[in-house]
Amino acid sequence: MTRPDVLVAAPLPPVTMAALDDAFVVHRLWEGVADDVLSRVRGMAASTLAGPVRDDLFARLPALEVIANFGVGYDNIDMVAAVARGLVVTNTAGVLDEEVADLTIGLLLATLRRIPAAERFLRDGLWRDGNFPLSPSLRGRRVGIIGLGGIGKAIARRLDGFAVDIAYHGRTRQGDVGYPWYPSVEALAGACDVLIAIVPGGASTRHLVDARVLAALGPQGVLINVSRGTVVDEAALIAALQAGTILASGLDVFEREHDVPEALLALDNVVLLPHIGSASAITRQAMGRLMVDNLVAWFETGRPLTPVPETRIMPSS
Ligand code: NAP
Ligand code: 8YV
Repeated sequence: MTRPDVLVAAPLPPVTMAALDDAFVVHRLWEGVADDVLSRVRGMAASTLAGPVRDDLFARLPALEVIANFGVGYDNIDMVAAVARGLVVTNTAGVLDEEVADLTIGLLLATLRRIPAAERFLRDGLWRDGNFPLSPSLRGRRVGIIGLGGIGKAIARRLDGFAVDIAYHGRTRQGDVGYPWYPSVEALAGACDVLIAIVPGGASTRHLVDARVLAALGPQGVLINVSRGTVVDEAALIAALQAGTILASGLDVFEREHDVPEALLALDNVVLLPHIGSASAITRQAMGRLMVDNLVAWFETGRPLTPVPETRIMPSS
């Protein structure tokens, strides 16, 4: 059987690139690909590490059948255009939940206990002159999770071990979940003093956390965002942090990656990470394996392993 032509949008881990090369005729978009080659492409490996995948690219790929995303979030793909063209889209659901949840807890504790600032204090030789100032604490806090999905639940499982109260918001109350549900983000913020955002990006969640939510969170409030930068109104967040409307924030994602605003960098009540939620070697390998397996399953059986809900295709069992 001739190997299908697959377009790769951005460099992926070497082991993933090798697996793609084994199974397919691979074309690397960043090296430049001629239009007559693009016209043969049947599969694509997309990634939030590359630019958005929009209709103008689909128009140059008339034989495209399937887009396998390297990541669970797929707001990098124009799903309206993909569905209109009948494309199958897959993501890497399930293989990164624990890793992202680990990082979220690390970011929460780093923000509350001011771990990066404490380390800078020691390295700068300031400990000789006195102790690091006392920090805020996780003790006695109530944590609100915006988006109690695969990753949100993995975060909640960890927080159970920290003996804090947990509540959540999603569009629907989950019957099998014991934590209190709030019908709006603002109501959740009013009932909590830590908010963790872990919803998908895109139009439906744009600026879900805005100035009103931050005001409801209050002056002892802490916002952790590990979802997408678009979920938080970054200008409103900066204003709230500057004014002390909220206490502190830990961010793994930003409205314009990789362009972090100077105003955020200037603040000392923030911990800022370069979108590393899933970025361990082992988890990125697992994501790459699932992405390649989705492409292989599509071409061999017509049943991908983890199609996204909009694709309306039964996953392979
Ligand atoms: P998931 O299992 O699909 O869960 C998403 C949750 O968000 C669901 O509980 C859903 O509940 C809720 N939700 C969806 N749309 C909503 C809306 N408009 N308003 C309120 N709640 C909404 O997804 P996941 O695997 O946990 O991943 C979540 C997101 O995390 C990804 O899409 C990605 O953007 C981000 N992520 C970031 C990193 C990182 O490196 N920082 C890594 C992985 C993932 P309802 O359907 O009831 O609303
Ligand atoms: C990665 C992510 O940064 O899975 C996601 O949605 O945001 C992260 O795991 C990204 O997918 C790499 O392309």
